[in-house]
Amino acid sequence: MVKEKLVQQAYEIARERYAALGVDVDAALNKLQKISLSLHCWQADDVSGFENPDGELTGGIQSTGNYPGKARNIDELRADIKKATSFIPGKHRLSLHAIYGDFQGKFVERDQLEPKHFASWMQWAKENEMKLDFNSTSFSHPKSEALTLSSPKKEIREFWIEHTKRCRAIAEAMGVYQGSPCVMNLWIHDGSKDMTVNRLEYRRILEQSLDEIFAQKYNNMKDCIESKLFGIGAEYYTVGSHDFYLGYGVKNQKIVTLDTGHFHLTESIADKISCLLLFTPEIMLHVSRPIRWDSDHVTLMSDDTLELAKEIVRANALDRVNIGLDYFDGSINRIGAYVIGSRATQKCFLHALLEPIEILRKYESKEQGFERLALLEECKGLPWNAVWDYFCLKNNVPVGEDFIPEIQQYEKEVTSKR
Ligand code: RNT
Ligand code: ZN
Repeated sequence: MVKEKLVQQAYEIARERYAALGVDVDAALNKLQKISLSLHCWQADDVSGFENPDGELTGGIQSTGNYPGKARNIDELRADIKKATSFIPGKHRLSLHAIYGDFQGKFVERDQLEPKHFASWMQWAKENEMKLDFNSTSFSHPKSEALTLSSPKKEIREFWIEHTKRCRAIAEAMGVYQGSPCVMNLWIHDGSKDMTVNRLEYRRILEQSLDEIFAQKYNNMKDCIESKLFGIGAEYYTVGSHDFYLGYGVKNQKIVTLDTGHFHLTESIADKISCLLLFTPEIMLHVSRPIRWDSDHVTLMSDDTLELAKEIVRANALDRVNIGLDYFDGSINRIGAYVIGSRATQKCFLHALLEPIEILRKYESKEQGFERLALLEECKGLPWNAVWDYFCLKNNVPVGEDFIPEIQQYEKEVTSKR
């Protein structure tokens, strides 16, 4: 109770402080409330899925760490996600990968997937007031060779084309069921470890495969295409590079997914937002944290993520940007990882929503560079955190670090016993 009062008081002071800079804090909170993150289901089990949970994770991605308590089946995964969302303010979406179907103990080949394998997910999501997003899975499979959709081998290519077509049909079924378009992401690892003398050929094949996959039009799902700089084992060449998907996305009006771990480490992802907004219908984000490479560390309130949020808010583009998370850390409590990364992302957007943009733009229009820089710097220290605490309080989720003991409790009672 003492804490509640303090949070309330701090909020009142923060509100006045921001008002002096022309920022309407309540309006900012209303906008934040409407931001739904698309939580990635794969943080709960290190991208194992239910097709072959003991299988090897391939495709140049790696989850490192052996922290106890990983979800071993659909019930545990659902329980963990429900637990995680109870610590994250607001209403959110859940992003499923095709290997997370409810297969009822049977093996279902990826080119045989149907909406019925996701019926229980749709129901569960509805019961828990979540909307679903979807991803095709072309990694961790015997047919997942160095090349999939870009493979010159007809049999391999057609298998993955069929898989991806079926995933789109599943996404459409989800969209219809939930009355909100299901965002379907397509990422393939296709590439080559060493020199290739056929860059163009594989890219041309990928273009053709995508054309075939996207030929069927749907109204309740949205297609996203995710590029990558390189993956482990495909260091030399990636077929689906950023340039490739940028070109494809602009030409075919598809949504380009920006995974914040998929670029050169000094490249600004924030800078890409305004470019995509001008030439593609929407944007999909995979917010992650690369450490030296695409390591998929837990998202934090880093300068990069802050800049990304600011660019979106400054462009007034919240309704055109789908915010998904994508990291998988198996070295710490996995539910804790969800909560840290989700809340950090929300904090970045709050920070962006509290920016005194009118004053900053006025300075800029008058070429007052010193004043603009000074205010931007001062903004870092404004009491945004009091506003964040209040947001958590209003949403009935733990304020500040109070989620730590609760996650410890769940670990003691549930995950440590697995
Ligand atoms: C891999 C991509 C991709 C995956 C998920 C599991 O580098 O980021 O989005 O992380 O599909
Ligand atoms: Zn990603």
